[in-house]
Amino acid sequence: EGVGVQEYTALKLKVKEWPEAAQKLLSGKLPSSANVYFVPATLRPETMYGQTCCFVGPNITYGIFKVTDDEYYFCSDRAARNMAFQSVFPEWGVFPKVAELQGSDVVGTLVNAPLSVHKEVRILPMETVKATKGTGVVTSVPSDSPDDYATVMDLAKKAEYYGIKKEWAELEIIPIIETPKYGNLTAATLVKQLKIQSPKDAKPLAEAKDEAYKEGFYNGKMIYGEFKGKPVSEAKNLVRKSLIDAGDAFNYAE
Ligand code: A2H
Repeated sequence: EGVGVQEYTALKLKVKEWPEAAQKLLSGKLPSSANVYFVPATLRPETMYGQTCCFVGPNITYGIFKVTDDEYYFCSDRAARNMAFQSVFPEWGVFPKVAELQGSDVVGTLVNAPLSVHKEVRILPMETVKATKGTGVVTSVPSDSPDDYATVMDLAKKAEYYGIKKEWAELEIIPIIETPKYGNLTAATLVKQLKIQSPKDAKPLAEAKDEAYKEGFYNGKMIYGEFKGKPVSEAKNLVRKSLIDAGDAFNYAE
């Protein structure tokens, strides 16, 4: 990876209901009062209004880590270790693992998505999630992320193959940011313009991702939420702060 530090916002998506596979694997491992949170790492906190689902890598191994008596985080071991040296856990360098699961075990989990127009979203599989980046959990904002857009389209098209309900991948995509070049659904526009057919079209997706990020950051304007009317470059830190102040997110760096 490149030089320097990547500053992410780690969002807390509280579990409302586990699928059967996860329930069995977790039985007896968590106190009944425990709140478990999926913790996606994002570079675009200002887009969190548009979350429609949250991705895990189906073949990635994850842990559930105890933060306090009633708060537990779902993320990769690697991320938990990093967090343990960023004062996320009460004891420096310690990240107690209470359970281990595969991404595929948690597909279908119902979680609360802070700030999103969709209060409850599903955990869905994304084959291109990297185990070695962020927390291994990626919240999906198909209005502004070409990767997320290509993935939700593919999931809806092949729901049966992925073992999910089609409607889990078809939550409405709400415009959050407007840019002069790509309108108010930047990701969809770029995916169409670059004729991207699948989440595996790595090269054009990388190009779309760069372009969406630059145009959004430098020329984008918020058209939804508390900071409607403000430039994205300003709203980014305001939304981040508001999520952290509400206890719905924390800083995570690597
Ligand atoms: B971003 P960088 Cl709206 N594997 O959040 C694959 N992708 C990952 C990941 C992993 N392990 N961990 C994080 N990411 C994604 C929002 C977003 C993101 C939007 C637009 C672009 C965008 C909603 N998804 O990222 O390689 C996360 O998706 C494009 C830069 O560390 C995270 O921010 O630069 C971003 O990639 C981190 O990418």
